[in-house]
Amino acid sequence: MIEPRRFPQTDLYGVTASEYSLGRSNQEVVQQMLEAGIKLIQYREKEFTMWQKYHECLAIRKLCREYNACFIVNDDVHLALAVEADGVHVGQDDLPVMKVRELVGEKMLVGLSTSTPQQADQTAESGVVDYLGVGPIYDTVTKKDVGVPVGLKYLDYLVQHHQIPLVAIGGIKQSNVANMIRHGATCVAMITDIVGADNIGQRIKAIRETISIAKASLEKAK
Ligand code: TZP
Ligand code: MG
Repeated sequence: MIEPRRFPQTDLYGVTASEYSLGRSNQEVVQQMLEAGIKLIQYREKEFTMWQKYHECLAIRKLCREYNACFIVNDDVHLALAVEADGVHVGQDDLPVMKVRELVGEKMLVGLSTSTPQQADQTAESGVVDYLGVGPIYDTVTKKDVGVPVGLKYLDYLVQHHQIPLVAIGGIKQSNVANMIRHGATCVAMITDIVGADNIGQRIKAIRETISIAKASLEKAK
C-alpha cells in the first residue's frame, strides 16, 4: 500500500536564497537551520547554474535525511526528481500543477504559490496539491517578480473556505510572525529573516518562541 502523502507537522519553513545569506553557502545555511530544529526546508535558488543547483541539492538532500527533515525543491520538477526530493514547490508561472503531479507521481508533496481566492479555489480541494503558499502577505524585495501584498485578509479567506495546509510567506519576520498564527496559518515561511541573520540558530530559536507564545495565547482564549 502506498503511504498517504502528508504535509509535515511543523510551523516553520526554512527557504534558501544564497543572495541574502551573508556569504554563506545554501548548504551551510541549511545545516544551521536543521541544527536549530527546522523540519521543512525548501531549496530556492535563482542565481546558480543547473550543475551548481544539482550538486548543492544532493548535499542538502543528504543533510535533510540525517536530520529527518522534509526537503522540497522550488520551481524545477526535473531537479526535484533528480535529487529524490520529498516534494516540489511551484508558482503560477511554472508547470501547471496537474502536469507536475503527473510527473512526480503520488509520493511527492506538491506545493503551489497562490495570491488570489480564484487561484486557491481552483486547486485547494483537487487533491493534486498538498499545501498552498499564501502571499506575499507583506511587502518584500526578496522575490524579484513579486506581486502586491495580499495581506492577512487573503489568509483569512483561505482559513474560512479551505481545509488544505496554508503556508504564509512574504515579508514575515520575528516581529510580525505572531499575526500569522493568530490568523490561522498552518506554517510560516521566511527567507531573509532567517538566512540573513548573523546567528541563524539564535534567530530561529527566537522565532519559535514567538510562535509558541502566540499559540499558547490562542489556546488560552478558546
Ligand atoms: N513568495 C512570495 S513572497 C516570497 C516568495 C518566495 C519571498 C519571501 O521572502 P522574505 O525574505 O521572507 O520576505
Ligand atoms: Mg516558481
